[in-house]
Amino acid sequence: DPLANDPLANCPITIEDDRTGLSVETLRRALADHLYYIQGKLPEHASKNDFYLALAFVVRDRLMPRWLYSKKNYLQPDTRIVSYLSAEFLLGPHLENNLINLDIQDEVRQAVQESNLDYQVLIDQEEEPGLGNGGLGRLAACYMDSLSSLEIPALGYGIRYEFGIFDQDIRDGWQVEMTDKWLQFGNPWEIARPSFAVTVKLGGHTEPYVDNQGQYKVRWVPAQIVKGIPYDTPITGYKVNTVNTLRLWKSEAPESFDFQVFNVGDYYGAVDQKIVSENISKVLYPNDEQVQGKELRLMQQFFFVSCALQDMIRIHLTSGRRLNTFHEKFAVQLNDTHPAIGVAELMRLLIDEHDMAWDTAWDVTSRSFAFTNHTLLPEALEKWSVDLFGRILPRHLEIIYEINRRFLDQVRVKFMGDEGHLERLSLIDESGHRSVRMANLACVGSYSINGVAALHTELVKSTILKDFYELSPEKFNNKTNGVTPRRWMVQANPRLTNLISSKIGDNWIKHLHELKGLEQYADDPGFRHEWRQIKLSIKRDLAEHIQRRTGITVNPESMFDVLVKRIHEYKRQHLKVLHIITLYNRIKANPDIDLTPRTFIFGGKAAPGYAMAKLMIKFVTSVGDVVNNDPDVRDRLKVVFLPDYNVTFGQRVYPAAELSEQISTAGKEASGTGNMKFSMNGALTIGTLDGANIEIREEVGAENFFLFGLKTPEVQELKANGYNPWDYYDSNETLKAVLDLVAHGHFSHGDPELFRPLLDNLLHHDPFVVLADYQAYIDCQDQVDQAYRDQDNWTRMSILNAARTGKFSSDRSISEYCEDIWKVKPLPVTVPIYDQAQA
Ligand code: BZD
Repeated sequence: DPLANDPLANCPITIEDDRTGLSVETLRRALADHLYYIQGKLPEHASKNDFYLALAFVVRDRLMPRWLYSKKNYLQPDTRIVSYLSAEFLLGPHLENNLINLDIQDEVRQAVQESNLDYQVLIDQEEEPGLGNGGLGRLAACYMDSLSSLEIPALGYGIRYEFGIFDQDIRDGWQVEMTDKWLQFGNPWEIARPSFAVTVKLGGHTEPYVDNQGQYKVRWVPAQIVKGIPYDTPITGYKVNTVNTLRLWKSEAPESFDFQVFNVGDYYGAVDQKIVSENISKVLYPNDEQVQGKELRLMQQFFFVSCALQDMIRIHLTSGRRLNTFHEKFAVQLNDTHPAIGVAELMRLLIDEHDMAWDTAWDVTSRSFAFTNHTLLPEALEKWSVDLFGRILPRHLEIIYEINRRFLDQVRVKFMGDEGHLERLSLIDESGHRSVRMANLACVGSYSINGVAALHTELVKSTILKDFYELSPEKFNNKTNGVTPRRWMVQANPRLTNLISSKIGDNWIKHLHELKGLEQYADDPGFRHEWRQIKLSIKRDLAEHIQRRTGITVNPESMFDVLVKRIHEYKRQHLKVLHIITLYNRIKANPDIDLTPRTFIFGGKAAPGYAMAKLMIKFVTSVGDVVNNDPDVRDRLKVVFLPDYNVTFGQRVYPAAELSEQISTAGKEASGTGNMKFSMNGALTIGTLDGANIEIREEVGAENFFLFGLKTPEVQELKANGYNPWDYYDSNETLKAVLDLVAHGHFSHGDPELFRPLLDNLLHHDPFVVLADYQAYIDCQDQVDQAYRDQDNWTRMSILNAARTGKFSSDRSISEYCEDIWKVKPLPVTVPIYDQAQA
C-alpha cells in the first residue's frame, strides 16, 4: 500500500477542517485562528501586515495537500522532471495569484469582508519578491506558472537573494536606488528545508591522488566551504492539483568551519568567513544586458548551480535509480549562460564525487542540458578571465580545458586546417587576456540551443553562434516567448476577463487560442461600447494612482501611450522623448493646433552604473516638467515617469494602456514580453520589426499594428556604409529644431551641459540609429493620432488585438519546450483527501 507510511493517510484530514475547508465560514474562522495562533495578535492590536500574513497562511494551508502530493510524484522512479536553472525569478506577488489558481477568490473575498477587512488593502500589503532584473527573470516566472498549469513535474532552482532588485525613487528627476528589503516583514510563501542543505566548495587548489581502487583521481582542496540552505516556494497551477516547487538557495557559513578557525583562536577571522559566506546570496546584481566580471557574481552562479545539481542527484538516487540515467530523470534548462557552469559542475560531481568515467559522465551531461540564449548584444556575453576563474574554481578550469581539448579534436576533423573556426569555437578566448566563454561552454554541453523569437533565433544562427550552428545545426531551434494569461489578464484585468468570459466562456484562460471567439464581436456596437467603458474605468484608476504617486493630474480621456521596460539605449526611450518634444514644438508654433491629447507614461529602472540610462530618466522627467507646466500646452500633453516599475505596477499599467511602445532598433530586442502583455489587454502596438513584434504583427494583422522604422538588414547596411547621424540632423528641420532646443538648455533651466552626453552620443555615434528612424517614427505617430480619432475603429482594432494573441500564452511556449526539447509529459497529481471528498 503506497499510503502505508503516509501520515496524512493515518491521520486523515477532512475537507471541513480549518486548514482545508473552503466555505466562507471556515475561511473566516481560519483567518481569525491564524491571526491568534500564528501571528500571536488580537485583532485590535494587529497591523495590516498581521492580517495579510494571517490570510496568506490561510491560503498556503489550502495549497499544502496539493504541494505535498506533487512533491511525492518527483520521487517516483520514472517521473521525468524539468529542472529550470535561472539566476532570476521575477515572480511578483503570490497571494492573489494563488487565490485565482486555487479558484477560491470569491470565497476568500467574502470571508475577508465578513471579518470587516478590506480585501484590496490586504492584497496590496504584499511586498513583491523582485528577484530579477527584467524580461529574463519574468519569463522564468511565467514559465513556472505554465509548467504547473500544464501539470508538468518541474523544479525551479535559483538564488534566495536577501535583497532583490533595488527600489527606485525619483528625486529631482534623477533615479535614486534604495535597498529592497523584501524579507523584512516575513515571507509566508517560503519554507526553509535545512535538512536538505548541501555544501559548496570555493577556491583553493587541486591535487592528484590514487584512490583505494588504484585509480588516478583529482582532489579539490578548497579554501572555503559554504552551506546552501534551500527555501521552497509553492508554484500553483491554474485549477489543477499540480503545485511545483521553486527551490531558492541561501548561503551560510557551515558551523563546523568557523569552529575550526575559532579553535585556533582567530575569532574575528571566523566571523569574516561567515560574512563572506553570507554575502554570496546577499544581493541581486542589478545589471541587465551588461556583464561586469565580478568575482562575487561568479560565486553566485556556481553556488546555486552546485546546490541545484547536488539536490537533483539526491532526488535521483532517492528515487532508486543509478546516476548513469540522470539525464532520463531530469531535463535541465539553462536560462541564459548564468547557470552554464553547471556543465562543468555536473562533470565534476559525476567524476570526482561519484567515480564515473569521463566518457559516461560526458554522455550523461551532454544529454542533460539545454540552453536558451536571450541576447545578441556583445556586451552581454559572459566571459570570465582565466585567472579569476581558476582562483575560484580551480577544478572546473581543468575540466573545461579537458572538455575543450576533446571538443577541438572533433572540430579539427570537421574543419581541417581552418584555424579561424577553432579560435572562435574554443571555450577559451585566447585573444588578449585569456578568458572562459560561457556561451561556448553552454553550447558544447547542451543537446538543444534555442533563441526566444523567430528573428532572434535566425540572428543567433547567423551571427553570435554561427560557428556552432555550422557545426551542429540539429541542436538549434526557436521557442518564441510567451506570458501567462493568469497573471497578465485574469489577475491584472478582472474587468476585461469578466467581459470576455461572459461572451465566450472561460476556457480561454487555459487555451488562449479560444480568444479567437471574440473576433465575432469586433463589429458589435454594444460590445465595443462595453470594451471601451472598461478601458476608460481602468484608465481612471491609473490616473488616480498617478496623481497619488507623482502629483501629476492626467486626463483619463486622453490616449494612454505607454513605454515601460528597463532603460537601455537599444530600447530607445530617447526616441520617444524626441517625439514628445516634436509635438511640443508644434504646439509652441501654433497653440491652437488640433492634436490628439496624450498621456505619456514611462516606467523602468536603469542599472546603477549605466550613466547614459540614468541620464535618459532625467531627460524624460525634465521634458515632462516643461511640457506639463507650459500653459500653451493646455494639458493636451502630459508626461509621467512612474517610479519603481515592477510586476505589481505592470499589473496596473498593461490593462490601462492604449498604445504600446515597442521601438527598439531592429535586430536588438531578442523577443520582448511586455509587447505581448499589452496586446493581450487590447493596446495597439507602435513598433519596429524586432523580436516578437514581428510575430505579434503577423497574428493581429498588419492593419491592426503601427509599423515603422528600418528593418534588421537595413540597419546592418546603413552601419556598414558608414552611418553618419549628422546627415539626418542637417537635412531634417524638425529634428534639428528638437535637438537644438535640448542643446540650448530649454529642458535644463538654461544649462546646455546637462544633456550634452546624450546629444553628443546621438549626433556623433548613435549606435542604435535613433536619428535614422526619427522621421519614420514621427510619421507613424501621426497616423496613430488620426486613427485614435475614430474611436469606433480604434476599439475594433483593440478587440482584434486581444482576440488574436493566443499564440503568446506561455502555455504554448512551454508545450513546445516539452515536446521538442524536454520530452516530458503531463503527470496529473492525485490528492487523496480531495478525491475522498469528491467520492
Ligand atoms: O530576455 C531579455 C531580452 O532583452 C528580451 O528581449 C527577452 O524578451 C527576455 C526574455 O527572453 N533579457 C533580459 O532580460 N536580460 C537580463 O535581464 C539579464 C540579466 C542579467 C544579466 C544579463 C541579462
